[in-house]
Amino acid sequence: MGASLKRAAHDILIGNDLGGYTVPTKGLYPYQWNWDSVFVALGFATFDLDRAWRELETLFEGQWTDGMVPHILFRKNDPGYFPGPSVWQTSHEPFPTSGHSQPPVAAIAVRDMFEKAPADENAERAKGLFPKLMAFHRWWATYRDPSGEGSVAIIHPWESGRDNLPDWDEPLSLVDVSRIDAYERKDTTHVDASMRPLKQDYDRYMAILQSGRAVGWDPHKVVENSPFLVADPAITMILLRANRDLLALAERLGFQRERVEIQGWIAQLERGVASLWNETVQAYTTKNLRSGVFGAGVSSAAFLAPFAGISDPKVLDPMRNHFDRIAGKVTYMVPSYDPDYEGFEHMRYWRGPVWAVVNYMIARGLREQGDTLRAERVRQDTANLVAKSGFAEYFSPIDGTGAGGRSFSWTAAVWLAWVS
Ligand code: 2M8
Repeated sequence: MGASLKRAAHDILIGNDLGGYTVPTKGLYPYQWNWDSVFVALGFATFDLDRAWRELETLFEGQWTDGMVPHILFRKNDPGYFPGPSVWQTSHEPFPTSGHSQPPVAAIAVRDMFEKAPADENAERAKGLFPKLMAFHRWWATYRDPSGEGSVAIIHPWESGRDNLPDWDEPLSLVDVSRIDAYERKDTTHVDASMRPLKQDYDRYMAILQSGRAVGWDPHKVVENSPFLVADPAITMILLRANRDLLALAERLGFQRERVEIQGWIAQLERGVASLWNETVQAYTTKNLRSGVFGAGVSSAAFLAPFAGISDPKVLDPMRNHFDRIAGKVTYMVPSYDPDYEGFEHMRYWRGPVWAVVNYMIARGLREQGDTLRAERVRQDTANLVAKSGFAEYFSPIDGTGAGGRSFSWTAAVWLAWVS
């Protein structure tokens, strides 16, 4: 069983490889996505380190001159996906991209891959990426902390990677959709509409996209003009973790001058994450920077605190209580949203389902903090989900049904890098 799953996971990565870059799955997502590619690199790194570096190098071919790494790289047009390059209208060369980013996991993978074999070839590849990672992290620090609190703000739910999280409902409800262009969705031609965001969500996604397009994707104006500006605990914690890894890389690779700047970003994010502590919920939640309203429930982001290197018992004790309460409610950890909350839907995308990549980060943080029991529960549940339902895009935490796209790259990659 283990050997055949391993072969299947290899075959998925190789089958979704379009020549130096990998699509998340054929049909539904026919382009290169930012954080998908990073997890894919970790999967490739288990059997072909050269190909793993290539995945990250091609991802950074999409980097803008201001440092931003977009969430989608449109290397060749595919009418099967909406919204494509003609809707985004960005000006990146030699191929178009989307206009905002996605969770900055890249530095974490670069460090992992370098540490696997820090010999000449790997050191060279890591050194080649290091200045690009610096520019990317500088972009986050410069443009995505408009509150000055140190948390990371996103201008679109797509930037979070957790597209229809219940916490986006309140900020999205304030978005005016009266002037959106006519459009036709493609996602629901590939997978069942009951597993995808609602039309109301897509209307709002389009209104926000148009607000960025209207200011030519200028990084300052995008933030000023977006009707959606929300601090995201997941991105804040992932960036905090990524900066710690970037600092370690700077030390190992001899980038001495950069260390002080990275240490500044770490201090800024440590302050920022504290500003997202929600006393009522007793967890880190989102915070709408336009209305000041905090997210209403516990999302899987709350369990990323150990991954971010947070060790304060005032935070970790309530986090463990939430973990154990939720673990008693679902068969498979970790649901993307609290099953005790009314916004929870076990099959609808980021409103409840389990995602292997999030589980990987949560379990890694727990293990690093010595919480092997909870880390192992998350790993074992992920293994059981794949054994039951294959390499699906996401899974019901209640009955383990696989949902969304199939032969999914990041599920296969994380299985190779961690679960197997
Ligand atoms: C999903 O998002 C895209 C938009 O970026 C979509 O639904 O069209 C999310 O799950 C996102 O986190 C992921 O990177 C992407 C590709 O797997 O799909």
